[in-house]
Amino acid sequence: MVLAATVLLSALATVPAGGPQAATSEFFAAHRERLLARLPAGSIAVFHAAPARTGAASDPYRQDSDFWYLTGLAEPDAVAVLVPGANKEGRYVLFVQPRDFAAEQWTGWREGVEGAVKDCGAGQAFSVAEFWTRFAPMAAAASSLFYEAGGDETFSSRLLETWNAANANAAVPRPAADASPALAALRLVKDEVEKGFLRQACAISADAHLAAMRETAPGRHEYDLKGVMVGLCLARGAARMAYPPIVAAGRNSVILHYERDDKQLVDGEMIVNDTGCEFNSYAADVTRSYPVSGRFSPAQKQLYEIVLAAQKAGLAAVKPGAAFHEVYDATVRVVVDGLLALGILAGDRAEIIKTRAYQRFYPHGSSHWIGLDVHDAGNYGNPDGVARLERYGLSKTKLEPGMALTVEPGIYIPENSTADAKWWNIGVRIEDTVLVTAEGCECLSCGAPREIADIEKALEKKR
Ligand SMILES: [Mn+2]
Repeated sequence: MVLAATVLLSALATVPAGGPQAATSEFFAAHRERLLARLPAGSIAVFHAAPARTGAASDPYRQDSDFWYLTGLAEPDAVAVLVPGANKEGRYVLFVQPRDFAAEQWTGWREGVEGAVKDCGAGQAFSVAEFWTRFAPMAAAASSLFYEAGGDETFSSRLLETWNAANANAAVPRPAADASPALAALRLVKDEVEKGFLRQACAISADAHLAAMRETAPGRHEYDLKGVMVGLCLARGAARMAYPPIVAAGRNSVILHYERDDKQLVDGEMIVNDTGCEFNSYAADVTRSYPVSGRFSPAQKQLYEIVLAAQKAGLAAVKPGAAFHEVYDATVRVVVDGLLALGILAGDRAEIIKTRAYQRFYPHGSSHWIGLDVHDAGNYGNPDGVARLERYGLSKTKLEPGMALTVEPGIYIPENSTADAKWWNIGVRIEDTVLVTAEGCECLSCGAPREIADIEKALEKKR
């Protein structure tokens, strides 16, 4: 696999040269300053790292995305404290695991107290063992608390207990609130460095899709495609995949989150391949769909052309000022018109759209925010009570330059559905990761073949 990836490296060169390679201390400092500027005077903000993985977890440690966004520290058992009113030393205080080779030998090198100041930009740093004694007076001096526990319930209860203990003597209410909405708002609009990381993640993922197409042939397996993609992504500097790859052939192609990978590829089947990697913690989300045989059958081509036209309509709808749901609406109109023309849907167009009868074949949304998380933090602007399925389709959030989202319509015709049998077991999803720009949208992953002629050309390479 390493050899294959090396050979591909020389053949593929879509990663923009000179893009950012690593996150710097300034990158995280800029995020902290943005948050500090939003925090009310007199407040204190506390962030806990994601807990260490225990047991037989196979994936390496990944920091909580909000904690990472603010600190760049990839270690568990750490607490970051931001105090907008404090002097330079007190504005950003880190509590970390101290250097201890006997422990580090088992779980990895630590920044330690010295590294927290020198490399991570903290004004002061202490051992995490000192957190509670040092936090109590800081809490007593603050008038409001914003916090995130990084998934550590024990920490959040003790934090609130400590905070509330100081209330007994307070003359005015001392509110405590979840800091994640503030972080979500910051993370929604990407800065230039983040855009560079997203571009890299998408360029690597696009090349991985091309590599998978070249690997496709009857007799191979879903895992062969997955393997070549994961190998290429890691060889190109991705730390991990952004989500478990979905490589689904034949009847599996209609399963949205198919998790296995052991089916053999059979002539005549469609493949839905939804795979993307993470570069410097920023995610790519990319899907391509193509025939095992190397040539689209007439039925596969007809469905593919609808989804491609729907995706193009969705991409065209991505522009500043447009509401998030307008992207989805644009894809829905094209899908409904296409399915009506093929006789897969029947009835009144307006009624089908109103009742969402098309969801039998296009059951998911067209878009979600993407960034540090593949389904990224970010407000969808929904009123309370909107069901999860409708969260994206009804989202009123207005697009702004710097926001990143996916555009991913799909059509899936399961066997025994109401459609004619010639459509059965064909799944098609086309997904790209895009940035909203001042003019409209920049497709970051469209380097992966998407037009039928380009896909068939890529598939031909193996034969
Ligand atoms: Mn997606």
